[in-house]
Order: sequence, then C-alpha cells, then structure tokens
Amino acid sequence: MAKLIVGALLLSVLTGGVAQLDMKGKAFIFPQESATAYVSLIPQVKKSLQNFTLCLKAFTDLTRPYSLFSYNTKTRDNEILLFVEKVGEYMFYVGNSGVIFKAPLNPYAPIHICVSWESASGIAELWLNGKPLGRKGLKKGYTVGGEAKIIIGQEQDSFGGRFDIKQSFVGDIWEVAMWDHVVPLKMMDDGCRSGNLINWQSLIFEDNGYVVTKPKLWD
Ligand SMILES: [Ca+2]
Repeated sequence: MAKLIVGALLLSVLTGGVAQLDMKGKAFIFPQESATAYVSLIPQVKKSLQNFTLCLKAFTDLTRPYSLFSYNTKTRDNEILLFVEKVGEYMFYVGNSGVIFKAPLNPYAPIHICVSWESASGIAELWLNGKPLGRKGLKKGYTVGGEAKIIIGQEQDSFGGRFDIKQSFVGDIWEVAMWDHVVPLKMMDDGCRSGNLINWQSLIFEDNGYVVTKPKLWD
C-alpha cells in the first residue's frame, strides 16, 4: 500500500501532475512575466466557507496591478481574491465584492500579508507585516463556495483560466496558508504555515508553465 502511494506520488512528480510536498523553507518563483505560469493549490478539505483566514508572503518589484491569490468557483469570479491595484493598495474580494486597504509605501520589501473574513459580521481584517491596516465590511451573511480553483501566479477571470498577462505575478511567493475559521491575526507572527485548508508543510499543488521551486530568500 505504502509502495503504491510512493509510486503514485513519484509518477505524479515526473509527469508534472498533482504533488504533495513539505514546502518548509522553500518558495515558488515566477521568474518571467507570462499568462501561462501558475500554481494551482488544492485544499486539504473541500468545503463552503462562512469564515476564513488567508496568509502568505511575497516579494515582487512590479508596479503594475497583480494578483496574489485567486479563488474562483464555477459560478463566481473573484469568489476570494487578493489583488494589488498599485504599490500600497491591497484589494480584497469576497463573492466578487471588493474593499481596499491602504498601506504605507515600502515598495521593494517582501510582504507578509494576512486577511480574515467573517460572514456573520462581514468584517474583513487585513494585516501587513505584523501591523493591522484596519477592518472593513463586505458580503455580510454570504457563503463562499467550496468547489474552487485556487491559483497563485495568475488572476482568473473564469474557472481556472482566462489569465491576463498584465495581472500576472512576477517574483517569489511562499508560506501560503488558509484556514476555515478566523484566526486572530496578531498571532500570525510565526504560525503562518499550517492552515487546515492549505498547509505549506503538506502542500497539495500542481505547477504549470515556468515556475521554479527554490529555498526561500527571506523569512
Ligand atoms: Ca477575476
């Protein structure tokens, strides 16, 4: 049985299919602007969400708009989307409605971004580099669909596709984690790797196009 699983995993790695790896200490690099390079993240559990927390770290020197995290369902574009409109302006979407969080300008530093959303109040809370950027409300009472395509590196305008090269991500992304509940973001200083939906230390993913995995450059 174990042999079979190892064999299947090896085969999937060799054929570029779905892999499950401990990514601790590693980062995905999107080395070139493209509309073809992306990583599809597969959640540990498929479920609709009335609360969630999402964390990731990234480095880029892009000054144009780009996507950090794109979660689409078959019926809704931008079901969850973390999108940088321009340097220091973070757009957060739930159910295709967006709010904006403005950060102090610090363009060429790595970012550690965490956001939580609670359906009962509609409150979205966003922290950047360990500091809160405030709270805003959107989609109160809404339920996020569970049958999703979750993509980093590109912004989806359909279910798993319709990428725009001018919204692609170029740079490094690491320590992506997602939970099906609100985690106090004050506690995210170090504990950002083991979400129960997306767990960086047991990441289930499929990379496509020119994506390279290397040891991370930044903490
Ligand atoms: Ca979109």
